[in-house]
Amino acid sequence: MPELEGSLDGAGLRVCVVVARWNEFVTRKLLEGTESCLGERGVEKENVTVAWVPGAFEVPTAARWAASSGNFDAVICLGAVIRGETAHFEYVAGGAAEGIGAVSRETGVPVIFGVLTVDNVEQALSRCGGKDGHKGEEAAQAAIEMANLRKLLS
Ligand code: INI
Repeated sequence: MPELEGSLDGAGLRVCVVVARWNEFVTRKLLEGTESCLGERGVEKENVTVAWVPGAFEVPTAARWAASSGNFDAVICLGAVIRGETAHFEYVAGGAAEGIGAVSRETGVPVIFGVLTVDNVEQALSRCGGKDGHKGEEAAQAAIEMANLRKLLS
């Protein structure tokens, strides 16, 4: 039986990174990890577009603009929703997650969920270069793999 897997070679891929300004001290770290991983995997700097939005709730809207433009092979969504800081955590985090998934399914473009949904600042920082890895790097790898798998499957 044939088995397919997208490669992690980013050469020639065009990527849009949508990043939320809310909790910028976290999201900037996510962005740095994403950008360095894309570069290490061969995505050319001129093929990476970064779009800042106010908060995680706005991420799906900008992701949809990018995904439906035809200009990108993948869209990476970055944000940080921290429960301790908001009474409407569920609405912001849930809205971002559902919205990002919907954009991906409806456009067919890989739209990667790199939004941290955590209880506190410590958990957020441990996931962007601390003891729990780097969600920005993981998002970049997932974007490349899915963009390449899409070429094999469609
Ligand atoms: N946006 C975030 O990205 N993270 C948060 O933790 C957050 N909190 O705490 O509320 C947050 N709120 C803003 C929201 O994303 C929208 O920008 C705002 O509601 C305007 O639509």
